[in-house]
Amino acid sequence: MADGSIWRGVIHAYRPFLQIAPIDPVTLYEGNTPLLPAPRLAQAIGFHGSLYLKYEGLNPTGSFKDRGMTAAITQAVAEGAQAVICASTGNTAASAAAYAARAGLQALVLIPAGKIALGKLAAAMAYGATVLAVEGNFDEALALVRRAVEVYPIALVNSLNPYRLEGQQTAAFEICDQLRRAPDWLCIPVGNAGNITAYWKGFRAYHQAGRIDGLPHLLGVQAEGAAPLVLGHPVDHPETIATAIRIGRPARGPEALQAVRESGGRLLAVSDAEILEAWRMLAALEGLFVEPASAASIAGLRRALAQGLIPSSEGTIVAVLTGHGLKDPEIALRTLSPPITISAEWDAFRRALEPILENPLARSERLPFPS
Ligand code: AN7
Repeated sequence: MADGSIWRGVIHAYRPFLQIAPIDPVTLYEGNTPLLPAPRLAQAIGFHGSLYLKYEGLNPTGSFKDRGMTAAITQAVAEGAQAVICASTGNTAASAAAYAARAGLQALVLIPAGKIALGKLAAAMAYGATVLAVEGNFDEALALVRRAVEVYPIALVNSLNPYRLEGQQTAAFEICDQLRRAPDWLCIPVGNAGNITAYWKGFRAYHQAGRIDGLPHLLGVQAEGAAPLVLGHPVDHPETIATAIRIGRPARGPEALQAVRESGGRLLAVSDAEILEAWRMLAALEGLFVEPASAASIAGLRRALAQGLIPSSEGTIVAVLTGHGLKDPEIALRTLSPPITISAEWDAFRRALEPILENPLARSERLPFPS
């Protein structure tokens, strides 16, 4: 940190704001993620104020979940738990597995079979969790988990667990500390709706403590095929390329709706095509490789600007990039053109190279975004 003190995770940094057992935290020194200005992206989507990206993919297991998991696992240890359980579209599973490993607890994770990104599955397995692949979606897996914790002595670490939200609030604290104010709008992807609920709790707590003068408007973004909060009813068969937010019955739905309403914000749904375009723009214009769900916040912002829901002429906007691109390498391989293969000979190399160097159009074609 700038003042020379050492960063030791979000509980250490924000303990007075967090309702959590006063024991040594189980931590991987999560948090303290960059808030990056994104002027090229702002220009491309027609925003003339200040756009910042909160790059949560740089947390220890590659997603924002680590903020909540340090709190949930710390509390589980304080309460004497031996095992933890969650249902997950992938990131919660990886995070729970890592923090459980660090605490010496057993981790059980239920995932929708065949519907989680490769990097998340690989990580949960590597951290030593027991992974059960459920032949169903996230919502069905969560229903099984909720039933299990009523019968067996296992601690639930989904965002139904209030300590998860305690920890996840710290992202809102950091944004305010980094900006030295609250943003005008916060754009955030919504799946099970824990994160948007936690951000709102965090902004309100900081406001009450006199750390910020105003509160942001929240823009919650869902995928069109998995947009229960936008539609106003559960979705039985959620579908989206952004598997992290492929959720039809968000457990924190009512709180999320209330947060958006209280903030004077909006909920929007975006198509998979819009998500993929935003995903490419983040990488190609700003050097930020994120997983598709994270790009939903930018796709939603772009739409909100185009529809005049958010003023495009001025203001400070923060978009949350929730997970790292390496979580889902398959999406890049499936949607982008593969590398050109050449033989290891000078002539073959030259034949491939010259048209690329001579034809600037060929280069700009790699950026099919309106400027
Ligand atoms: C990258 O891991 O639900 O609205 O089980 O992984 O708090 O659910 C993940 C959610 C956004 C949505 N971006 O957050 C899980 C899980 C990424 C995510 C969300 C998730 P919530």
